[in-house]
Amino acid sequence: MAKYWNEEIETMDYESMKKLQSERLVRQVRHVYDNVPYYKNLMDERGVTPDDIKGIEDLHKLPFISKADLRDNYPDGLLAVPKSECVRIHATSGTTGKRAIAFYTAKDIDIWDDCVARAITAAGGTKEDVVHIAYGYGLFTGGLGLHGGSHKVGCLTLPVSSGNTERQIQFMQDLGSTILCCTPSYAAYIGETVAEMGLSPDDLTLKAGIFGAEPWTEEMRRSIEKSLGIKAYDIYGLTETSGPGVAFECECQTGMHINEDNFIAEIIDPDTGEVLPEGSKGELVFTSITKEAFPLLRYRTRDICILTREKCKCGRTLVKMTKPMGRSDDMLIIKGVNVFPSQIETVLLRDFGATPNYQIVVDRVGTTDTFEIKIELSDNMFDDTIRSIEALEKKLSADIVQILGIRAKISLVEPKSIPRSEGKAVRVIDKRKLV
Ligand code: DLL
Repeated sequence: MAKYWNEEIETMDYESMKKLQSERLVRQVRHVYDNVPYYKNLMDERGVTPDDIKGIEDLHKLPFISKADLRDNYPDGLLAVPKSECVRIHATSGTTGKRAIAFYTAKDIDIWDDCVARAITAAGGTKEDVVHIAYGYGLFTGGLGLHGGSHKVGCLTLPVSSGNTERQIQFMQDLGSTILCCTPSYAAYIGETVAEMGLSPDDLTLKAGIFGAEPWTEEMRRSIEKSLGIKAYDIYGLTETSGPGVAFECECQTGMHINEDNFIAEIIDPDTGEVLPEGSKGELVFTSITKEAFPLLRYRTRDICILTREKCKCGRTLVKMTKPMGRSDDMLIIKGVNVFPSQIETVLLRDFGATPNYQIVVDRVGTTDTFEIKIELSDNMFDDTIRSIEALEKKLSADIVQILGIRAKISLVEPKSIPRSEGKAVRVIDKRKLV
């Protein structure tokens, strides 16, 4: 059984990797400067030209790019090739407003598939495997991302998508699924459902799972492994840099190897932007050096983690990132959907005419996230009829679904019942203990 999908790259010595990254970076900076006016302006403003970038040692000279730049350039302002060269788009989850849209050429898809193929191979996948994909298909990158990698390895690919859990389990049994790909919370739910159906892991043929797209703990890993009788591997990525497969776990389960031939990783201080030395905890920044359609230079992911080059027992030399330990912005991932408190404020402002005192409470019951928004009524509203309060609750509930794509429990509470804080208002209470 092949241990690596691309042994040459995955076990390359660091000096050769730096050389490869440098060549690709120089080419990429030129591509971006020549084809994306927004980048050209940013670089001109900083007084940097493509000639100043001779290798990865010059990376720090380039400006950062953030989600705000993507939003300002919605939908295709950062596109670096003619649209006719693109074959697909994906978009970030969560907002129905200005989502960040990622474009792909056929070559971009091929490289993305290759990154995911490395992840599947690292999880023990070969062409003999039956890969059961229960990530959502659609604009979200999970379904089609794992799908492409599975095809590339030559596995029998089951594009089941998420939902209808009992039918999923039936399929797993009928078709002999060996590798399950979905979010960790859905994997845990499948595990519970297996038990509820009176089945045991021995009734399934699963051997591995490839889970990501949201934070999950070591305890959750052990519990999923037990409930499904598998080894569970983490996978990381974001829409802006292609999707899943930017980094993947090997059998050592001690962090995720970053596909450095395609993405240069840096860790910065989120407050100052200063690049931090290896081993420091900070915000992860990626530069995509092989993307044609939607290349991002120094993209701030907002994910907080640590990078390490310690030798990995699996033989891979690719730098490893720890599981994300939090975010440097206030984004929450609830039921797999990216949620910003500011989106909730937008709804409240619209429906109330002013922002009332409110609190977002997120918890996890069993394996399912719960999501409640408590909103304080003002004295005069509190005197309104029950019917008008119910109507308001209904309207808020519908508006939240419309803007976030997920349902929240709306609780309209008595005036002055949400505790006041002496400093910043505590708007979010996340009880899930994900890190
Ligand atoms: O979640 C891509 C993906 C799909 C990754 C399937 C893995 C598997 P977005 O919806 O753009 O893309 O969300 C990206 O999700 O910045 C992290 O905060 C979080 N995230 C992704 N993978 C992990 C992980 C996909 N393994 C955002 N652990 C990222 C913790 C993760 N957080």
